[in-house]
Amino acid sequence: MPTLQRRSWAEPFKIKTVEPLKMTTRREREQFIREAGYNTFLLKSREVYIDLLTDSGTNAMSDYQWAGMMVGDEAYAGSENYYHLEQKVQEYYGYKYLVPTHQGRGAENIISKILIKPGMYVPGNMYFTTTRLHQELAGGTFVDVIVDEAHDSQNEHPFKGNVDLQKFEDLIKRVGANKIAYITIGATVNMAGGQPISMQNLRAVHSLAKKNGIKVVFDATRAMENAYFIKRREKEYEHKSVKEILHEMCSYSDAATMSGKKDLLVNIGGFLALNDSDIFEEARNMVVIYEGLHTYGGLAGRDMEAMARGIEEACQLDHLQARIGQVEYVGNRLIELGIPIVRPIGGHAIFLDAKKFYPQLDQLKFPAQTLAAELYVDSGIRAMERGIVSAGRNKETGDHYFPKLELVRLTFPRRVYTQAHCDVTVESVYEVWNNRSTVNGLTMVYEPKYLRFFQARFEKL
Ligand code: PM9
Repeated sequence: MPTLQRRSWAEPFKIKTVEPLKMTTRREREQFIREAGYNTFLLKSREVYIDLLTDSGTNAMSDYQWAGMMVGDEAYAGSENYYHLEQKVQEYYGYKYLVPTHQGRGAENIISKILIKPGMYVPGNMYFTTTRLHQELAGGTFVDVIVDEAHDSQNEHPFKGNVDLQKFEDLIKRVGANKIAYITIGATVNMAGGQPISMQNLRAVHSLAKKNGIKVVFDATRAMENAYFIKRREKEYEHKSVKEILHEMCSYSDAATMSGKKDLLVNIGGFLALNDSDIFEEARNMVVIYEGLHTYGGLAGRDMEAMARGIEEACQLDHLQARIGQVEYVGNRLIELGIPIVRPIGGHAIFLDAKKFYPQLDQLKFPAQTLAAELYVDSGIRAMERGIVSAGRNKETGDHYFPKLELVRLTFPRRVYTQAHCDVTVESVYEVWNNRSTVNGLTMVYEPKYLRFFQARFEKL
């Protein structure tokens, strides 16, 4: 009798509703990507086969969440669903006050406007596109204080999201604590490859910040995924629940911005959560200008209900195990095939190292943008550039930023694709890898002013 080498795990759900996928030919895809200016954001969804553009708002909701949609209380003021959401945020994240927003950047806008005065600095563990832009629009300057290992795609550090405390301290000495609006802490760190921050580091950052009277603003967008990594990689948390870990993580911050479209298994929604009553009063006042009344913040009652229920489901260990396990499955298969990806494998996505795919292209030939377009033409799989195009330009000098990481992100929506979709993806990446020497890169022919990666257009060189 042969013995099994391993016992498999499977998704902790079965599928009740399906959405047909659209198939296209290679010739059609060549035309579609040309018409889209070689920017996968400009493709129509109907032109895409497997959509790995983002895990944002692309999740499959459960029957429990859909049932919640039917009990949406659509009162303009004081919706029942707001109070349910408030209660879940308090219970799981531990913040006292809640301001709902239509999505994450709504919360970023409000906290940036309240806490940043022109000329101030905002350190953070690597930039995120929308977060940094709101900081800059409020007059702040972002300073990267993440550990050096985060900028090296092959470094196997288990917590590449950690803050380099020396860099943070040096900034405090250089500009003075009163010039630092707050420190923003992402968990997991998206642009580094979905890499977690450790609890030990969070605690130390909080203590250094408090010693200097600096606030900590947490980007909790994928904090539950980060909590899962802490449970797996930080010995003393092995036996703690994800909920307990999440609670402790948040206790090392003063406020959190949240895009519910990721961790929380919904298609729209976000919030700002706070502990300080004065800042809450200001945020609650400001939300009525930009989002909507403070008890709906740009969301329908049903959306808030789906998010409240999503909080409960997203924090379950078996969900996180399957979600991150799927990403690991794809990553490990790619590693076996010798394909260069960011190591260790992150929480929400596999990041292909475009510099290693195309050493013949300098960064101004947009290797990652090129790779995303090649992958689309091969199989109809849509990925996202996370390199020089996403990094944008320095607001003072107008020069391109040249990030060390030039990546293509294969992002996995939660509870959406099967293992067979994963296999098709791996095979297509392998095909593109095998054809890597024939590629010449792109030139940018249209560049919008803000967040250029969404709408920039390119032509083939
Ligand atoms: N992240 C993503 O695909 C959405 C599109 S790219 C701008 O990864 C973090 C860590 C995010 C994030 C969005 C936001 C903004 C804040 N922090 O998209 O406004 O990954 O809900 O959230 C995207 P919203």
